[in-house]
Amino acid sequence: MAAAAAAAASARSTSILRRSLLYVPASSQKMLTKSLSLTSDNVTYDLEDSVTPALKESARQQLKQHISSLKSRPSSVSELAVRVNAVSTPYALHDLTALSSEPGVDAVVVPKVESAADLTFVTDILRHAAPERHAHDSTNPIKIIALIESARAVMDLASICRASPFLSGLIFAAEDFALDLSITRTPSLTEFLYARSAVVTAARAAGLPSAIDLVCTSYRGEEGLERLREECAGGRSMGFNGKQCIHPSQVEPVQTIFSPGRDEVEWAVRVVIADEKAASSGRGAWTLEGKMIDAPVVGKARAVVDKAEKCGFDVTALRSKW
Ligand code: 1VU
Repeated sequence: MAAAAAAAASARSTSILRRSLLYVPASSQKMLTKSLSLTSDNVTYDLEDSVTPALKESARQQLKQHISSLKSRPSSVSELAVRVNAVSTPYALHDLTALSSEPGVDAVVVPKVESAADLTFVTDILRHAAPERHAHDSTNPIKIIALIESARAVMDLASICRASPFLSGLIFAAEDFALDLSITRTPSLTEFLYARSAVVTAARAAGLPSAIDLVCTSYRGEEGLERLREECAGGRSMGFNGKQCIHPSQVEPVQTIFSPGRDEVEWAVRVVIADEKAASSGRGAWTLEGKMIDAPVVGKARAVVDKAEKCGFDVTALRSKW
């Protein structure tokens, strides 16, 4: 039983930083090569919507060759993923069997997940195509990240989250969701409020490390950057911990906004230090700069410190300031 929990625990590990998830069309050799020089927490090679049906086979072969030629993951990338085609298509089985046998693949992004059965299918293929990585005692399974893009999926979130021990995150995809509901995307994104909140809440309730927000389709110029920043701030305030990107220029602003800011980290370090002193004098609630601090606030401060360390902040140096 403890061994069975190992693979699940490693898939649901909280240590994965996925502030940006950059899609790279697998049909473009130029972009595949370019991806190796980019700094994005997650790089997702796409076999789905950015690849036309006529190029599905050749893109899969090209991607397999690209990944197998890598000696190691680029140091600026924490996770290499492949977005396969939807389980309902004739391509999914071939995508999954061809790519999951590549040791360089850390995760598969599964689009248009409609129900728990879709993830059961993917889980069974992963176990079949890469048995060692999905044995009960494996600590390095290929993780699954599920794209939620329909009304049915939103209604079935709880069972989708329980469907696979390898599930490691959810992504909300606005364009297909808008199509499904016959709604039009607006800059305010209010039409997606319910679905986005449902995705974040379901991911947290299931203990998944990531909930990743919609794509900002504007990527050129100051206007595109402004829209991107607004969307990131909105997504972060809803609880998302990352955002899908379609262009290299989006990655740096996305990673910055989904990292704790310096003021926030300084506040968190002060709270953690003050809490250590308060605890030694037996106080559970106390005041810092005119505000009450108690267990949930300390918990939040510890989470900020933890994330800041993962994002490269020198927390030890900050601690020594106080
Ligand atoms: O400087 P270079 O000429 O060497 O490179 C160009 C370009 O090749 C490269 N680049 C990329 N490299 C890797 N991954 C990318 N996603 C990517 N995008 C561009 O960067 C240099 C500058 O590019 P550019 O400004 O000239 O842009 P392009 O006109 O070449 O390309 C723009 C698009 C939007 C077509 C391109 O960025 C792209 O194909 N993005 C990914 C689209 C995609 O994957 N869509 C599906 C996922 S989104 C979704 O499904 C919603 C859930």
